[in-house]
Amino acid sequence: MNDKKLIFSGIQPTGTFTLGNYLGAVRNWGPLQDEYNCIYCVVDMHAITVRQDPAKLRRNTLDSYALLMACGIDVEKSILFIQSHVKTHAELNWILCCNTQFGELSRMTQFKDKSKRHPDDINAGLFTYPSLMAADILAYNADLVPVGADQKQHLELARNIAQRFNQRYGDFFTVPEPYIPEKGARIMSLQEPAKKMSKSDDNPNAVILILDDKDTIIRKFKRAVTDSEAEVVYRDGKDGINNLMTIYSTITGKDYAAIESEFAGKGYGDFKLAVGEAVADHLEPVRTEFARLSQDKSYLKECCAAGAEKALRYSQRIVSKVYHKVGFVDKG
Ligand code: AQP
Repeated sequence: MNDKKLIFSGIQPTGTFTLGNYLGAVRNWGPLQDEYNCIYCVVDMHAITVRQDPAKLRRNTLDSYALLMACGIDVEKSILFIQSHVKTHAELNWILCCNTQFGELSRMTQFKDKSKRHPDDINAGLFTYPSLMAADILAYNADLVPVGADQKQHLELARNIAQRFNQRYGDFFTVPEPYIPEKGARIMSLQEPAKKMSKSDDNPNAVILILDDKDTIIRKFKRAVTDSEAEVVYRDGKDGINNLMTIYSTITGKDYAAIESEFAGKGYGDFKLAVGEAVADHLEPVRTEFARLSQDKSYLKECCAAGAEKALRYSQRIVSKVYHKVGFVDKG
């Protein structure tokens, strides 16, 4: 590789991403490819921390891979792979688990939230999820990790793990920096705008999926919860409108002042329709490209294999050095 900085990021294989995943993370991955060396992955190993239907997980993983390509990840420019295809992630995870404290994992809000949502399956993998995420990043000594705001706490923990390892065994890991977009880092639910938009939301109207068709997208925006006023302005206490303005601004590039004057004297109905149309039109090429790519399973599998091979070659060198550093006997 050259001396450009290295970016790493991953996404869970839900088959289709939410508008939150897209605006907070994936949409920004493509434009980074020219400036940085980029490594992106579909994190199927993270996915099994909650119970999955195996056949569906397999299908969703390949669909997520195709969707990343449809969102602009170019497999000639970036390394794009499926996490479970690259064994170094699991290997490094174990070392990092042994350098992660019970107390710090217990403080993770995602663990607390997901334990509440799945009280019958609070498994060890759910608890140690952040160590595996640290392994994903540190296996490549990534400099930057583009994520939405909700992943900041996990990334902070990855930094702590890297620093602790460096103190114990001598400087080795790059301490990764978060790369959080100015706008779109926290897209909220359309039905409960104080809560982040999340693919596991029980209410389908709360979430825009990027493969939703135009009518569905517009219908969900029309039903978005706002407030009892009628003024399209960005102001404290107007969570629903603020969220729609953020979405519209991120998609169209217009700032809040321009949006306020565009909708001055118009009602929320006009505004919601405009947001819905802008989002649906923006996502149209993604949907078309996904439909094309997902037909060609053998091409996708070739890309996955090539990506995994490159990722393994890159991370193997790093993980072998980690094995040596912690005192494992070299294989020779
Ligand atoms: N609402 C959001 N706004 C902005 N960014 C978001 N991300 C997630 N939700 C929002 C970012 O998307 C990337 C991939 O996320 P993930 O697949 O690792 O899962 P997640 O963060 O757990 O997303 P969900 O939708 O909320 O899943 P569940 O329902 O399983 O908890 C990350 O960079 C994330 O920050």
